[in-house]
Amino acid sequence: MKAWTGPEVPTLPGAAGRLLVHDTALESLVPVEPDAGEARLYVCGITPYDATHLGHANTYVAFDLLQRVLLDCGSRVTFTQNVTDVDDPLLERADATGVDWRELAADQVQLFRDDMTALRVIPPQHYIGAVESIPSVVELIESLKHTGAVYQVDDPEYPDWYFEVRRAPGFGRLSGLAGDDAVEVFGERGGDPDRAGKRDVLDCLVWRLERPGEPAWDSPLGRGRPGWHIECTAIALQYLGVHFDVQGGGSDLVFPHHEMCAAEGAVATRQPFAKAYVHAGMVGLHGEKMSKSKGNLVLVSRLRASGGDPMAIRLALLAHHYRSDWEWTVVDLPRAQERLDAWRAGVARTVAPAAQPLVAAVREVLRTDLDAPAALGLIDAWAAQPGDDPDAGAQVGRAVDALLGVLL
Ligand code: 5CA
Ligand code: ZN
Repeated sequence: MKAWTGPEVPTLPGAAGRLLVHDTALESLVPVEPDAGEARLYVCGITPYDATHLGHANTYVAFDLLQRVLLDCGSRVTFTQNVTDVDDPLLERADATGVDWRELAADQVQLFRDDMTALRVIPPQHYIGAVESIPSVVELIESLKHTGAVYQVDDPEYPDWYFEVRRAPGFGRLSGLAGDDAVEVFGERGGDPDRAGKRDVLDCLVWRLERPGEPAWDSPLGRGRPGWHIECTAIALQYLGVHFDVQGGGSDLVFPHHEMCAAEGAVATRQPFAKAYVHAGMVGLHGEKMSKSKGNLVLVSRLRASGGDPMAIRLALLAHHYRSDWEWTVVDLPRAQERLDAWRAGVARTVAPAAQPLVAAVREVLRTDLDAPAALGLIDAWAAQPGDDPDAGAQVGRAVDALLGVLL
């Protein structure tokens, strides 16, 4: 499907270097070392049943920062993102509101595109819906079936297709979850531990046979629709290939979603699915994770409509380290606006402190697990200091644009 309009990304002098990011599987920092200079990035996209909230925005800005730092290190980046445009929560919301599920998805995806454009998030080269990827999902399930890792549950009415998690040798290593803890989280996040007829309680649905009133597509597996995890596994493998550099998303996707993708991918290709798994923290509101299902949302579109400068919204998000969990409060936006004003005044000066030492220091903190709060502090200090370089303002403006995506 169509992505969104991308911002120009300036190239800065004196680049080259490497990015270290925190890998959830190894619980340590690892270098991103792209094959042949091309970093391959997959970031899980939205389930389009409600508009983009600040939690989503935080996750997509975090991975945009990652992409910008990779570009600045001299890599090319191939970026793929999905849209879960057919799944239970979307169909349930469509039913509850009497809107056609396709229309609901199309409207919400368009809102998301507008929000991403406003926030200056670089679009993916491949923006792929679950519906349009059904042929590759079916092909992947068929190939897993040949390995014996996919089976039909013992249910005479709906013998749906499941992936057997124990076939993946490293299952559980990404999240570190096992036993009852794993079962509990699986049940909370879209899994069906109580479904009868499975080989293992954690086995995940890959193809759901048609139920009355639900959308379904013909396939050799029977008429039905894809399960959630297999969608991302298939899209990532199709557009990025095996053993790509980073799979990303919010930390609520570590288990079961990314664990299942990693397991399915590894069984299908006999290679590790991604080289690193990177996760952004959760944004909360009033003591709880911001979520569409709970309805405790601050929508990016609403903040924009009420006059919020998208660059201030972006700065408000970048003020928190991408891995930390934090709460949105009424002071976040005015504080970010103040900072934005100070930076704008700083770069508009006729003379300012030299840009080069600042850019080097900002690069250094960003290349070490994307420490945006440290970068923001360095720029605050630069903007507050007097200097005598007439070119510095423009140079710093370009660096803030290229590295942080903030247009001053
Ligand atoms: N379509 C699936 C991924 S394949 C999905 O999780 N969609 S979503 O719309 O629920 O979430 C989209 C992205 O936003 C995910 O990466 C998720 O981890 C992230 N996200 C959701 N809520 C929050 C939150 N409160 N804070 C930070 N990130 C969040
Ligand atoms: Zn996903």
